[in-house]
Amino acid sequence: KFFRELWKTIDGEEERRSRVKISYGTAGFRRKGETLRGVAFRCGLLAGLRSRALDGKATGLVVTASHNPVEDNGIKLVDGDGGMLHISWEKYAEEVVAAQSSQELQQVVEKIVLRPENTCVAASGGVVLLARDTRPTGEALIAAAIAGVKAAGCEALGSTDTLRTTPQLHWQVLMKNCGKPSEESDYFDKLREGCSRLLSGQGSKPVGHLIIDCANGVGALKAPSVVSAISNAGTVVTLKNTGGGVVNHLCGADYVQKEKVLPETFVDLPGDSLCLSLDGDADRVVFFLPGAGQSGQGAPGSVDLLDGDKILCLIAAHLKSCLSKLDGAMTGPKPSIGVIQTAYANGSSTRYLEENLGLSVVKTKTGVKHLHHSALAFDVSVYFEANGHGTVLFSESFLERLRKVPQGNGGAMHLLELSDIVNPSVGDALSMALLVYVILTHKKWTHREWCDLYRDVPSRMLKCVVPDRSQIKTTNAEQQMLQPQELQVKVDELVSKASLGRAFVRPSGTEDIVRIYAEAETQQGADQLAQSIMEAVR
Ligand code: 16G
Ligand code: ZN
Repeated sequence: KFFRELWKTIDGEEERRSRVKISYGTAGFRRKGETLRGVAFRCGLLAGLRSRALDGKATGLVVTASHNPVEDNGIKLVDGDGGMLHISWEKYAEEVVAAQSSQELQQVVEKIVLRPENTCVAASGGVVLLARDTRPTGEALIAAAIAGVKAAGCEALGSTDTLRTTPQLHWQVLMKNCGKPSEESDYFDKLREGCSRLLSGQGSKPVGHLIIDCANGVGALKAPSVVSAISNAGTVVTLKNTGGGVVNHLCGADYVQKEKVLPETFVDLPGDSLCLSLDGDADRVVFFLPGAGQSGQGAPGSVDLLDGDKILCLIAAHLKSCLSKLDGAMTGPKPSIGVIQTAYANGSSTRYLEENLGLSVVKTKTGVKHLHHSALAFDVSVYFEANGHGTVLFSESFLERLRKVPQGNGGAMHLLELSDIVNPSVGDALSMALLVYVILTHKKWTHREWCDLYRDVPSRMLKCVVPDRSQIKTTNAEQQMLQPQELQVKVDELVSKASLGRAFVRPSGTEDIVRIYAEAETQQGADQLAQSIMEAVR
């Protein structure tokens, strides 16, 4: 009966029909915010069921469309381990969302509850943490999601006013389920105090000015509580795009990474500035230096980009040197270090990791859930997508071994301290901003030295609309197509003709398009290669 009553109010005819076609995608449901209330209600319901299936462990739900435009919104579901919803539950999410009547919805729910692996769903209890970003449609969607959580007989922690970055909510779910302090203030304290400990007694500071583009998103509200650790170390921190403009419009990590230009309002910057951009929900970060741009042509507003690849290389270099200090001090097998990238990682970054650092790189499919999953296989690992989403993971057994290393070994102590400022559940822009600053400080590197670690191979990304992108099936971390075979043959032929050529075609997991990525020795070569592949795809 409860379902039926909600059903009448939650969405209209057109919206209801369109729910059949919406897929969970790479990172949750996403589309125009005004059409998502029915989806939000059902996601709340599913998050509750998931919590009950996990014997009452908390799960989470974030209302955000991340780096996408302000009119979009989306629902990301957080699993009991603080990570993204388990892949096996994505199809349940789609079935619940697609249900066309309250009766059908009940049938779908019953089907989930009765599956043998979900036997404890019927148990009472269950709790869901909810939060949203700053988008105008967020309040109504949270209200619908809370109704869904309650319909599942679970407790909803959070209200229409609960604003969090996506990684904050992931972290809160994880901490709550570990029985550790999990309030927002605990998150701030942990990051800020951890960073201050790592910076104390270091003397020099890597940059005079750190300028943060908050993308007019939720990060603007949260950044001040953690970056004080950096300003206390002597760097002047300035927050820009703090909400006066439109979220992600001419600003934010996605804009800067794709357009390679300064975000709006970045004018008259002090000469020694290191800049960074968050995205709308602060799970991505890219750094940049105002300047000539890699082309050296110095177009006004161009930047030298320090993207996810360069952040990854900096962190991997630091972790490797920390681990080498442990040699002999730690009993048992040599700790394994994992470095995880996707096909979009610039070829120069992969060469730097493999050839300069001697690390082996694992490539996975696009999407954080895939990178995170691969990273879990190592004692210590770092993963990043070029677009700025990534984090560092320390396995519990490795942390335990570090704690047993004799006190005098600075390497072990330092690694333990680093583990305090990383978000172990998901990529976290604020945590990574602190980590980069700490590493530059410890390495005594300037931002220029970091930028000059390697030079990106020129690349080009294009999108192409096709009648049915599901016709394209990929393998080998999306670097090759299994189908259509003849298209892969053509791509191989085009790549072989381009000097330092590398290219791949994959269907987007977030938009109804196909993406084409190409690298070559020159920008013109990369552009040409991408263009010829696009013609072949069409
Ligand atoms: C989502 C993913 C991001 C990925 C992007 C790819 C998460 C939290 N976000 O934004 O990691 O890079 O999708 O989009 O997983 P695409 O499939 O359209 O290229
Ligand atoms: Zn995001």
